[in-house]
This record gives sequence, structure tokens and C-alpha cells, in this order.
Amino acid sequence: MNVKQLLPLALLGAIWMAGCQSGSKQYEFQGQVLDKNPATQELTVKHGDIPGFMPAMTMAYTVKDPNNFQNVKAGDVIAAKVVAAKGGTEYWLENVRITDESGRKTAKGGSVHRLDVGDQVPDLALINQDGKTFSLSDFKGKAVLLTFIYTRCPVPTFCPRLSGQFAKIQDDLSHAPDDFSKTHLITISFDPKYDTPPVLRKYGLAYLDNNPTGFSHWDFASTNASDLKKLADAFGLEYFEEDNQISHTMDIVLISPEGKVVKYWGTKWTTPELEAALRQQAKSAPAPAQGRAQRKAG
Ligand SMILES: [Cu+2]
Repeated sequence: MNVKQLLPLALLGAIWMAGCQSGSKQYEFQGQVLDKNPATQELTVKHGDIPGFMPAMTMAYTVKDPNNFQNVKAGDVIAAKVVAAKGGTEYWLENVRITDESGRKTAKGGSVHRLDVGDQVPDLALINQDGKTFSLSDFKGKAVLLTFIYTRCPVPTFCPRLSGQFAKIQDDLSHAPDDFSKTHLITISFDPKYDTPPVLRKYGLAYLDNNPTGFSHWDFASTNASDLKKLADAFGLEYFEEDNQISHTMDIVLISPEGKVVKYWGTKWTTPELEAALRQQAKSAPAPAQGRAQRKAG
């Protein structure tokens, strides 16, 4: 996975100073869109050398004009202008033109229609680490923190970080029985061909101190390719197979006890922040969902 590499700003600054210009500078830009993120209006583009600005690489660029952004889809080959301002510390794409859209059909990412906050989550069948089928509606009455990974992910700051930090949340909650009973964690693999239930079980156990009872509060799941695509679209996850790796975005979703989207996080989050938000949602749960006891408050 090699999306979103960032050229050190200092280097951009140095290039800028060498130009010894004031105001903004423009460069011709060509590349293929690997990913599209409507939330940030960013395209992840695998681009060639941009003489005077940066070498060939894959990275994310904001598109200035929303209409311009909307027309582009993952897989498209585009031409555009990169505008660099403030000494190269700010840069964006303008005048994006699609020069070849034949790659759209095979692109995995694609334009996504992510659910809005407050929308009901889809009720698709998932299969967990024990081979059991379940769906998100099974957790009505509980606050759910859900994320996506693939077990072979080699990038420590992505999937291994997500699973490691979910493990921390799982551990913290296990010391707070009330919150524990009103919450659930779900990790979904977007690599179902490789991440079969036994693979997910082994992966999950590594984050549960080898204690399978942890699975009662944290499911490691996957689903068939078409439902996975629906699920990814619903939650705004983008993934793209490339050189036997999967480039992907980071996506964490908080779901309310009523089964509605509460909040999304991309790459910017802290574990205490996730945990606090999950616990806050758990407080709105009427009673532990287990058994659906009708308990009156007061
Ligand atoms: Cu990953």
C-alpha cells in the first residue's frame, strides 16, 4: 500500500525558493486516479514526474472545484494543473480533464456514496471468525465501532495500528462491565479471498491475547465480494488491488444503538477519542442488548 506518501514540506519549500517567484506557480500534471475521497475532495493519483515540482509518485491532491471533482472517477487518467502556493506548502489541482476513462470498470475504489451521519446502516450478511453468519442489525441496542483491514497489510501505521488500538479499546472496556455489555467491535476484511474465517480467527487471537472469549465482544468478519463492495460504499471505504497488495483508505465508523451512523474517522484519530465516543454512545443504550431485558430507568 503506497497511497498518500507526502513529500516533506521542507523539500517543497526548497524547490519553491529555487524558483524565486512570488505568488502561485503552476505545473502540468498527468496521472491515473487510484482513489477518490468525497469527504476531503481528494484524489489519490499515481502521477509522472512534474519537472520543477516533484518526482513521480502516488499521493493525494485536493481538487479546487467541487464540480470538477465530481466528474472524475477512480481508474480515470487525468490531465490537470497543479497550483502551488505559499512556498509550496499549499497545493491543489485545477482544470482537471479526463483523458481516458477506460480504467473505470476495473477500478475497485470508484466514486462512493457514503452514508450520511444519521443514516441507517445496511443489513448485509457477514461471516465471522467462527464461520457464523451475522448482520449489523444483531447489535441493535449496542454502540458499535467498526473498521476495515486486511490481515496481510504490511503498513504498520494502517491495519496493524487499527487492530492494535481496537485491542486497547477492547481491553479497557473489559474493565468496565456496564460499557462492555453495551458496546461491540467489528473488524471487517476487504480481502475475503485470503481472509477466510480460520485466517481471521488466527489474526484476531493475536490481538486478544489468545483468548477466544474476546470474540464475544469483537468480531473479525468478511463477506462475499458484492456485499463487501456495498458495505465499503456505504461507509466510504476505498480499496484497490495493486501488485498483490491492497491500497486502501482508513475508515472507522461509530454506529449508534439504533443502528445509525454517528461519526466517521479517516487517518486522523486517537485511541482515547475513539473510546470516549464509543462509551458516550453506549450511554444512550437503554439496557444491555443481551436478552433485551425491558428495564425501566429509576
Ligand atoms: Cu492496511
